[in-house]
Amino acid sequence: MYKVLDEDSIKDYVDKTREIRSLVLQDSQSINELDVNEIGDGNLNFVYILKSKEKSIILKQAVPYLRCVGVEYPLSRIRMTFEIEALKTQKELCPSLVPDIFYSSHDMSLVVMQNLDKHKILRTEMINRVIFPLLSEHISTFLADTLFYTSDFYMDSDKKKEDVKKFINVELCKITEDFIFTHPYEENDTNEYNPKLDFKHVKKFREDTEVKAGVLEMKYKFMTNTQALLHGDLHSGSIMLNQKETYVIDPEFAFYGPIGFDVGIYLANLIMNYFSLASDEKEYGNYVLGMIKETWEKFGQKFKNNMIENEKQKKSLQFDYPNGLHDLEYFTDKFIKEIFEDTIGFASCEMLRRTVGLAKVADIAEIEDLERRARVERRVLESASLLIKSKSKIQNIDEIINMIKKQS
Ligand code: SR1
Ligand code: MG
Repeated sequence: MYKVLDEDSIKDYVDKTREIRSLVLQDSQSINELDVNEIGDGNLNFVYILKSKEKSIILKQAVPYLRCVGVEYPLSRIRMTFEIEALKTQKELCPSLVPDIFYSSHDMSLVVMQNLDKHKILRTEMINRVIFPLLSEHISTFLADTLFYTSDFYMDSDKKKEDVKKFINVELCKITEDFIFTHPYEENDTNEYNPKLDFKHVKKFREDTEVKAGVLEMKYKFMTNTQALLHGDLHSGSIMLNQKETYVIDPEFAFYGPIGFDVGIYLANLIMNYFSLASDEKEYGNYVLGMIKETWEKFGQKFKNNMIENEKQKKSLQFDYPNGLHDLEYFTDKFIKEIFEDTIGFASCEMLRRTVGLAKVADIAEIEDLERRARVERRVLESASLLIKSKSKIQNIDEIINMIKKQS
């Protein structure tokens, strides 16, 4: 039976749950030898680190409300079921990029997993200007493999449809529909503004028909396009890493949606970090721009490679290609171009909402000088507006990088 755990009651629960107890304690050890600390800083759930002298694990539990707002925003804990199922799928597809899952309980809405104590959150590391030479290689693999192998290009038609049904994640999709695609473009109590950001910059994009049409187009795609199983919230707070390893965590927003959503959210968070840099941080800036280019290009190459390799073993969409692989390559290039346009659209929505909506990015929101923060925010709003309006005309990632550079 479900019960909300806290630092005190968790010991009792662990003591009674053999599968978890045996992960951290030997039979001879008392439960009092277990240290429990709540370390969650996300918007939704509670995360505990359970530590004995020799071992440590993470226990994450969903509570029946949205943590960052409080009990007055009810949210059913079924989101943990989506997280557990997505973690399992992603672990199978990308074993080295997803933490080990040791135990899960749908009844208790919790998952017990590997403690990534030698890894840090990417966002915090980017705020501290740390460089990770392997990150783009790892994330492009995560994107290409999770998104290709859960798409109709790879899955059998009946299994894919079963999976779409299994991952109908009504409540968390609604959060995205509201907080990414709706509230930031209207007067809404949940929006939050830097008092030093001149409101004319907010009015400017809100009153721009082309921007609004672009956002509406992306919202509709988000709601209707079931291309692949998405992570659903792939910002830099959903990645833990060190110089050798990268782990993608927190897929509670997982559902079957448009491929460009995951790619766009990730790239938008890199772009926002770039805009947050001071003028004397050129070297780090070039590194971030390099990551944007490398991630997109490697994602495209790997996705295409998956398509070709899969074709050699099994026909994609069961077609015959009279001209052999040439036809498939031609189609794949066109398909990736469409994903590119979606990526730009979704990245723009993420940039707009992180500036005026409820959920901010620490890279910008923690800039103490509010005047400087406002200058950064203005550039984010200007770039996002320009990107969403010109997404169908942008030919390659270098054009985006040049646009971003011009804004800084
Ligand atoms: C209202 S919840 C705000 C945000 O937190 C999550 O990480 C998602 O990004 C969501 O939009
Ligand atoms: Mg999260």
